[in-house]
Amino acid sequence: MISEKMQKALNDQINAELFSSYLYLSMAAYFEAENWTGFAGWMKKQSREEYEHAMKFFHYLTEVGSRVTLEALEKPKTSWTSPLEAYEEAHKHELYITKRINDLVTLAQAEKDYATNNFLQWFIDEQVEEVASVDQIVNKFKLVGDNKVALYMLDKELGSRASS
Ligand code: OFO
Repeated sequence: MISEKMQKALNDQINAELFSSYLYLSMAAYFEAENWTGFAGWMKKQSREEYEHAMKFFHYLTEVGSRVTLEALEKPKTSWTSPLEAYEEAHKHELYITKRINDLVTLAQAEKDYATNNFLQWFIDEQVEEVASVDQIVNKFKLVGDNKVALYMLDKELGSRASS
């Protein structure tokens, strides 16, 4: 059994993960509208992964006999000035989520909640990967700049992730 405080914190994290899913889906919609189908595919895949993250928290709460309660999702932004701006925002968002996961670990350790601490370790590793992968993409956008042909190639490259 986990504490009330931990139950609330993990429920809040479900909301944060679902918001991540919603934000990336909104970015996918923006890319579709701008005819960047590869970037859109990448974001759709990311959105699905975020939904799976939310479900990991859902299952964990259920497993430890706690109650899952869903709250309203914040409306995501719907447009960006460029693909670079969208990916920069995704990077910033992942840093924010990393901080949230770190705070959850701090709470679990303070409460000597070893099971939750153990459960959260997967997310610690996942966040390192997510921040690194988006950071790499932001750097590619910066290298490419306004070069249309290179942007087209990058769209293709990121699109191939969506089908992998
Ligand atoms: Fe769930 O890792 Fe991104 O937000």
